[in-house]
Amino acid sequence: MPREKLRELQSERLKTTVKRVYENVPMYKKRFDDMGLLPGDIKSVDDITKLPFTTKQDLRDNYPYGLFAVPMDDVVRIHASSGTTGKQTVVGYTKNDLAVWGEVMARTLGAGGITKSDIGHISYGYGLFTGGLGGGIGSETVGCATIPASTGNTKRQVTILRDFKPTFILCTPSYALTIAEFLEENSIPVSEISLKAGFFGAEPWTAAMRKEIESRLKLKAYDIYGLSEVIGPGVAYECELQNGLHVNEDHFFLEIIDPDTGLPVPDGTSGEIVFTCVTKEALPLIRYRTRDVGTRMTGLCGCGRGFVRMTKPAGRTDDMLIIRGVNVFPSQIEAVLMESENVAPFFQMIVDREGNADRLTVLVELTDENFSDEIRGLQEITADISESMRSMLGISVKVKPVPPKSIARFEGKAIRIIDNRKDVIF
Ligand code: DLL
Repeated sequence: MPREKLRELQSERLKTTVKRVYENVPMYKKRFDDMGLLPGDIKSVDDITKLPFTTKQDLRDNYPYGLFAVPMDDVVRIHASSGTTGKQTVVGYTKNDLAVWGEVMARTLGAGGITKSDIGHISYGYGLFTGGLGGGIGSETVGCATIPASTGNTKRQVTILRDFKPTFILCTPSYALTIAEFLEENSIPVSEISLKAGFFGAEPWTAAMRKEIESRLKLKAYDIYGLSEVIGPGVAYECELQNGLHVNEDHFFLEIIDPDTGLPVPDGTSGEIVFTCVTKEALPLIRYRTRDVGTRMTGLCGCGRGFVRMTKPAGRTDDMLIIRGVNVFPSQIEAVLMESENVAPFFQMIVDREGNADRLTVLVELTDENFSDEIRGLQEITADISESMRSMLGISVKVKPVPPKSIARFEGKAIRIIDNRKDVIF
């Protein structure tokens, strides 16, 4: 579709969505009214900057269904993403939203050469996380035989890969390397599996990691980006040129803003990624601030697609960590430590990449009483804290006790996170 036609379509869809949220979502009605804005003031996407932003906090404040723009009768699916203490971000889909999800995911797979003759192995988690069912709906929309393998049990995954002969896989990039490692450790030649393409995302990964996955699994590795609030995987995807991610702009309107001023930045400049869902029915978020950092690339892609490209998300503007695909906030760690009488409320999170997997170590500061305690006592304390963290976050965390007062104190914002993976992210 020519760019001008696309812009017309986006404008029409935006106007419909703005009207829908004004009429059906009390938060948006109040925000528009407070700003003296009427739906009719939005005449095209050129007016988008007149609209208010939506943040993750808005989703939390309206937990669980307060931002839904349709009655629950019309909602057919709920997903949620892990968030800070207890409150997850809840998202909903109508039948039509699921059809759109299938379509944008089908485009994603199609751009990687997938056709209905292929067999898909989906190793993202099936459940509240959008990865599994999102991958599945895309694969089925293309018409592929789809294997909902979900996560874990690498031995079983490899048996499926060898016996069922899927031709493409969806999983996190780090899990792709775990599979490669399993094959190597068990002397299984890669020729026994038939993967030609992999669609990897849900966490940041590097160009170096792409090369490694491609050479060890003998497939072409595509980046796939998305977030539950917008739809899940399938918001943006790579084509065969693997040079930036095409945004499914007819459904998700992209803006890049300066996170401090909220003003748009020029193309080619990095900033916070903002999306407006122009076709979503159940949860049409307006100018949703993703906290992901990216750049809108200039010029169109050599592949011939008209959709604009964004760079691989380079990180986040907030302090959310993604460890093995799971979102972790420092406030969650803090919440666990506050429950323990044995440690001071000072901590630091260190993230490393050990082999292919992210590893989170939490340095916890002992109290004076415990510091002089026997080793056995210390082991019990750290085991207790590790267990609480595991049950809150769903991933294992290494807890390392350190002497009292050894963690730096800050007068302004505390630096809680040392992310040693950062230097490998481009
Ligand atoms: O991670 C959806 C997804 C599933 C995307 C499978 C791709 C594949 P959430 O759990 O809501 O949804 O987490 C969204 O993950 O804001 C980014 O910070 C990060 N993220 C997702 N894809 C990528 C990527 C899913 N390709 C958050 N590169 C987003 C870097 C990514 N970060």
